[in-house]
Amino acid sequence: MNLYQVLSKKFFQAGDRVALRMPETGLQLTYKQLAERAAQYASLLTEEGLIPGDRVAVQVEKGAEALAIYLGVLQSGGTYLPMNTAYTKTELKYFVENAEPAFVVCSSKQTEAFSEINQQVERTFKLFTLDGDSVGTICDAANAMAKEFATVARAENDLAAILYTSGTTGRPKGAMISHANLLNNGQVLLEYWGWKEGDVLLHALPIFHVHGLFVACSCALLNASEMIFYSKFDARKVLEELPNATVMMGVPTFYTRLLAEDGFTKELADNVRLFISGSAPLLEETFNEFEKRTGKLILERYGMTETGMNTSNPLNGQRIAGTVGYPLPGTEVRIMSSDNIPLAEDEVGSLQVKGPNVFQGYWRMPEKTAEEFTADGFFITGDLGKVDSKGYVSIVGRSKDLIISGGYNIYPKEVEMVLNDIQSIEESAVFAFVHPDFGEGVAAAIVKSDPTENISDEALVSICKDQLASFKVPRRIVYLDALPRNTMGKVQKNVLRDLYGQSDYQK
Ligand code: MLC
Ligand code: AMP
Repeated sequence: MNLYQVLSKKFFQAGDRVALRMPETGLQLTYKQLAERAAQYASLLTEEGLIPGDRVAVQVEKGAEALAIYLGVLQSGGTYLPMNTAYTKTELKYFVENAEPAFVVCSSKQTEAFSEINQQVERTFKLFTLDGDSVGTICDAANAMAKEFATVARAENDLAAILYTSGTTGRPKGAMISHANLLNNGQVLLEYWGWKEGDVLLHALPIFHVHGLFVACSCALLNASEMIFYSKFDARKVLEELPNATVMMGVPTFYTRLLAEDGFTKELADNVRLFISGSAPLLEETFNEFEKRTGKLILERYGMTETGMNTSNPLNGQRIAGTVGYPLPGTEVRIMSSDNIPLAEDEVGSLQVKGPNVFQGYWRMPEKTAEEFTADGFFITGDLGKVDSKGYVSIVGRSKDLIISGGYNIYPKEVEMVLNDIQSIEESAVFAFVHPDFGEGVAAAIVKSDPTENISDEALVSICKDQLASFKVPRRIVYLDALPRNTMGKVQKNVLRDLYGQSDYQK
């Protein structure tokens, strides 16, 4: 049971149908070509010594080769470990030490960083560069390989991928995702969202997270649909191709940015049968404004790295703004009290899920895994939710200390650890502020070690940028004499958010 077995059958049937079209480069690939390229990468990795289950860590720019490498890893029986291109050397080193990949594929600008990491880790890896002018890239090496490869058999619980997600302790955890998890969730979404022949997906999401890779690509690939593949989201460029698409997926920022374009008209959106939003809450005003502009109702769904997609508004029934719809077929959703007792309709509590979409646990962290499952096998998402009388689920908050900025997750603890290491900082607290473009932005409250010392925001930002992906770096900084605390001594982030996190806050 290898997910790629199912995919390759679809690719074979699709043959010369377009798989990927990249308007930015003019490049186009048919399904036959995509399957051949995947086979070349599978052959190469196998020839280089890949043993099924080996992790292949990949930090590359989005493109046809990146997608083919993902598919090649699946086909060869490897475990795919995608990494955000924004991650710094410090972050990458942690992932490599933790996951112990046998192979790393990176873009040429990261070759030096990974070479250095390779000298520091106990278990070294084979390093390949994806791009670059010099010979010796993984693309060159793959060119010499056979275009056919017999897909390696895997058991359903074997790992297709490990995706790192941070946590309240500040240390990222590798979510282990099986072939069966991906196949089940992909097939459920295909059915639920009514994918049909002729559908064309506008794909402008990154492919190193669940949304771009396991929701968007999985649906399109399982349906052998054309993808209009952008390297990143640019509202103006997207508008040029929107009339050629029938489905678009995005985080809420994509939709607010489209609405900010005067040129975004009803006519441009007419051909799109389905606009889907997820990864962060879609504001009701965005939903309403979108309907006013295009006549279309954005379909909001809810998921996470550990579970894939859990709930979705319906394709044909009523899509209700501010809700994330019904549990998907096969997935159970329940709302529990703090004593783990089921709550009644409309009562807010801990949202828990169970089903074939739920991951296999955290990589080499059995005790963390155990902490996040209930005795009867439900995964505790850390989201606070409720279910109404019609069965619609709403996400009303988070019990986990998490900031979601433009669809990217930031755990405050990870940023606080970097800030607290700075000598001139006594302590810090990181919290969300209302960001007009990203929904939430990262704010930091700082208590200086020496109150008379002058610290510049620029200096703090620069230190953070050395160690943290740039989207995690605080964009609003306030200096306080002391952090607000409750009687138990716990920092009151709600107080910080109320005082310094509002959209009208002036420094
Ligand atoms: C970019 N920047 C961000 C940011 N994206 N800062 C905060 N939050 C973000 N989301 C910063 C960069 O670090 C950089 O800072 C500056 O903005 C310009 O970078 P850019 O790459 O040019 O930005 P832009 O192209 O405008 O990107 C914004 C975006 C992108 C919204 C298009 O972030 C995006 O594609 N987000 C989607 C994320 C996603 O796929 N999430 C799904 C996770 S899966 P500086 O200082 O260096 O200039 C998941 C499960 C589920 O959540 O349910 O789907
Ligand atoms: P990640 O860990 O990156 O996969 O992010 C998952 C988290 O994103 C979830 O636990 C939710 O908090 C949030 N999320 C995803 N989709 C939605 C949505 N439609 N509405 C609100 N929050 C969402």
